[in-house]
Amino acid sequence: NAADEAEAQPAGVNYDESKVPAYTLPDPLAPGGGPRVQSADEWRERGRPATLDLFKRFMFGVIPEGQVITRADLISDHEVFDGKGRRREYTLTLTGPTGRSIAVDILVYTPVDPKRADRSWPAFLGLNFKGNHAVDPDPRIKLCSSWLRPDGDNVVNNRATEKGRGSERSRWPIQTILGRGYAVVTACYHDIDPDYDDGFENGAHALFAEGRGRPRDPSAWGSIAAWAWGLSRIRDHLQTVPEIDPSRVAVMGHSRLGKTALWAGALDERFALVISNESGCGGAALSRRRFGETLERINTAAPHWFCSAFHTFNGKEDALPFDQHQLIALAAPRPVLVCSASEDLWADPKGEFLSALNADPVYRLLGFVGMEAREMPGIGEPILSRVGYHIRAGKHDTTDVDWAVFLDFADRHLTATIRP
Ligand code: GTR
Repeated sequence: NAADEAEAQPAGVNYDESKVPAYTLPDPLAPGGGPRVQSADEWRERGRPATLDLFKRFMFGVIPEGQVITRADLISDHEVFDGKGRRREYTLTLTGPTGRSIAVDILVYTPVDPKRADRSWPAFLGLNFKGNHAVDPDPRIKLCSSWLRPDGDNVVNNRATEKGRGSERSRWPIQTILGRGYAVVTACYHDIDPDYDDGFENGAHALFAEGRGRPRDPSAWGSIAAWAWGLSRIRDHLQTVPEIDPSRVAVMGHSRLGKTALWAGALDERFALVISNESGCGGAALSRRRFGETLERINTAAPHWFCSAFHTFNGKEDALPFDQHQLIALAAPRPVLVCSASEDLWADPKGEFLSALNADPVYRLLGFVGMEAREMPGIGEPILSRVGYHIRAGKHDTTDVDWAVFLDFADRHLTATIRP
């Protein structure tokens, strides 16, 4: 399938820094080439909305209006990790204006402090690729019931099997995270919108009276916008979980789900902190560099991820009215951490660093130091300024090394001043 081919990193892709074309980045303080924003107030009133509008119209697409009703059912509640944690599973049933529904199963892990049962914790919220049952091998976790991508014996006819339990556990060191004083919340992204090109018939798109049978607007939302919207619906629910402090929820994600975390953080300012792990093209990496994955490649391999207006920039990166540093700037002044891996050239580590660096002027205008470094740091030398950056040795993945940096970054920016 096309998205898997993209993962194979085809020939003909530029991995040579000397062949990166000359380019000029749009000024993040002059979105759309308009007059330069001069003050923090003006950024809020004009700069941020104008930037958001560009990304909606030309990249991720516009999320439709219309009331969605959420019902939350608690489906399990267990003590885990020798009493050091508690895990609850909920099914969120989201019903849209069309009357159609989707069911999103969420796992909520919270630390247990025997001395203070009333304590509320900061949390990491991120979507997973292979189902909640893949995140943790505990056989009591509900097997994902959504369409899944092929994955050996773990998935048969696009449905989860018992064999897939724990298959993604190396990406979710839950015990370590709880031990550091953070809750973990996750759901499978396919529950929100199955990741294949179905003409927007199923998933979150079906909740709204758009698309089906009718020509779609070039700015109609794609799947990344749907996943980001789903993260906000999960965030709504966290408001009702007493052990979680809703003012300290970090949104994070890996790869396509890192692109999703950046967009969710841009749209929904309730997310206190944003983490992109190896999000690459369409995420943290600058499009104009055309290093590794390009717009043409991503829009061909995954035509449903972005709105169709974005496809018109294939091979025309310089015509884009923005670049990805402005996606990072949409989080300002909230902390954002951008992480890369040295062998993940497909995601263009340098382009990811340059995005973080070039978001800095917006942070400075708002009165904060964004990116402290001026040069890309070496492998294993995390920069933990308000806009942070880290490059780990190795391949495209989320590992314990990445989590150690996420946790240090969160300690510095999410809990330092508020932790009791
Ligand atoms: C690939 C895509 C990347 C990245 C990756 C992933 O197909 O080319 O941009 O998103 O998938 O999500 O693992």
